[in-house]
Amino acid sequence: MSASFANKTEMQNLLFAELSKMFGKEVPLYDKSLLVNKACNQAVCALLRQKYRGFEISEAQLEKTSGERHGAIRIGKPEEYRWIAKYFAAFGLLPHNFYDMTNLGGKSQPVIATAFRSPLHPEHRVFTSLLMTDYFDPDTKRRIEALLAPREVFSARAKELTLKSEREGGLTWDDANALIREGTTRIFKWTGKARDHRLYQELSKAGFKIAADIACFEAHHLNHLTPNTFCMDLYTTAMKFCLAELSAEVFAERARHVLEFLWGFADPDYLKLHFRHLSAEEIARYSIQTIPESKVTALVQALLLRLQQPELALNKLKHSGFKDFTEGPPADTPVLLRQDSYKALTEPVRFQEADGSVIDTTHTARFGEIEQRFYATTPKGRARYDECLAQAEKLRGADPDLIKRDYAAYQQVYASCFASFPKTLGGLLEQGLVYGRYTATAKGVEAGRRQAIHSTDLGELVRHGYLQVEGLRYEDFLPFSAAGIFASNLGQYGTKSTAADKPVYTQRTLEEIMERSIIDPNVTYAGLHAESLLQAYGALGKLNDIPVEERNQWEQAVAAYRVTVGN
Ligand code: OOG
Ligand code: NI
Repeated sequence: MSASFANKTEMQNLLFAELSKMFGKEVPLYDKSLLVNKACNQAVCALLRQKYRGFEISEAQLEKTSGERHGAIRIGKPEEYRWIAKYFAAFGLLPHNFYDMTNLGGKSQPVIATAFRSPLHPEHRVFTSLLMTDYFDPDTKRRIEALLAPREVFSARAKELTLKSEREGGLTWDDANALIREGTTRIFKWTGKARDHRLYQELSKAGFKIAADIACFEAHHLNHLTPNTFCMDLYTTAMKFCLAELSAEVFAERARHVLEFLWGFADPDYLKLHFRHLSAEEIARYSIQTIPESKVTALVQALLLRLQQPELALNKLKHSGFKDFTEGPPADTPVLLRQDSYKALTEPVRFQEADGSVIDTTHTARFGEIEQRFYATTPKGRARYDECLAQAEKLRGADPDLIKRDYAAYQQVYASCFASFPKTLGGLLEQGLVYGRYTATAKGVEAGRRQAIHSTDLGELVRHGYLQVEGLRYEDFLPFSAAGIFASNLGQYGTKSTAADKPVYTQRTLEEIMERSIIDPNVTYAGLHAESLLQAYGALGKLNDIPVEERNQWEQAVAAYRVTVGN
């Protein structure tokens, strides 16, 4: 890449910061929810400062760490999808995973999707769906396509800039800024303008609210933009309080419970996962202290005072309440993602009809998600997660009112379904359920040089301080959680195809539309894990003690991921 080109990671950071500003202006509740998250994150940091002597985070670093986002957009036409793939490619955001949302049983939706993100520096990602018109009967299909046919979401300038980036391998900052502006002033912008009210109503009535949200609007408006939190349960409790769904007493009681849990849960691996700017050496230097109970009470009171400020009286804003339960694993199981959301808002829209008439009405689609990212699972870990989740869903279904009746009991039942998961990074790695990145320490290299290391067991090498390990963070989506969020937001579960034969979509379908291939994130996670093992054992002088078949497998995993990420 030429030195005069803008750095793609910096371009990503700027794009998402600008999108966040745009979305904050469009949706005041989103802007306020960021303040609630900040207050909660500050409380978490205050707790961590108590636990770890030496832990400090500056305001600037907190802002930076809190800048990570994921978003979702829904696209109507294959041609638009091709352009959006090109647009994201200019930022180094490439398609990862194929999500077939038409195939989630009772939670199905008429879209297929991929997520655009950086392969190796994935702080931000965008779930990007495409409406599949052949999911519908021929007449509905024809009407949706006719409505979408004349739509032009990409301006000539946006197209020119993406093609230039493609041709030259990058953009100058002037061009990069112009491309970001195309995003925030047009491509992802909400205008509240819609067309064909009859089709909108028919689709909505038939349960296809997502299709209506796509087909009848004039741009790929951001559907939600999700920040990262340091503690999901603290945030959800705070939001429910600010939305006046919980009293101050219940809030204080739950928040105290959450912080006490976090005190034990936030081990050095939690620090490394949530504060990626800290090195393992730095974390190792902190000394662990005990916390007086009065300190937790003081933290809760301080947070409560902050949340009681008039500017955080979110119940005064228009809203539809908060989701009843968090998607994903329970709080004590640090895998994949935990996600929750305030429910989709009812917003004014204006339909400009073909006959020149205007209809002012409302539309409910944009919601306010939050997430906490944990360790990426191996296929074995993922299979275990899917089993546990199925069991948890079953139990939730068997007593759907438990959440309202006795929230603590609900949480306990839910967590019990995931009891077979180890609760620490070390335990998860030992059972091969998550991916990690191992590095040799100075002590290990030195011991290796003296030929004083007599084991190749990873856990043992870590315990001796010869290796250190960090968990790889999960940077992708969970379609089942997504479906849960869709369902709860729209007050409706999935939909059935109305085509004579429900079409079958594959990854190839989407790759052909984009004219580019989709990266399998597991190849990247596995490749990074294997690469670190080769390097770490090499640095300890122990590579020759590893069976040759195993070494070959690691080398193949490394070669495979290097091909997919293109280096
Ligand atoms: C897609 C939702 C997917 C998630 O977090 O799982 C998603 C949509 O709302 O269009 O963002
Ligand atoms: Ni989301």
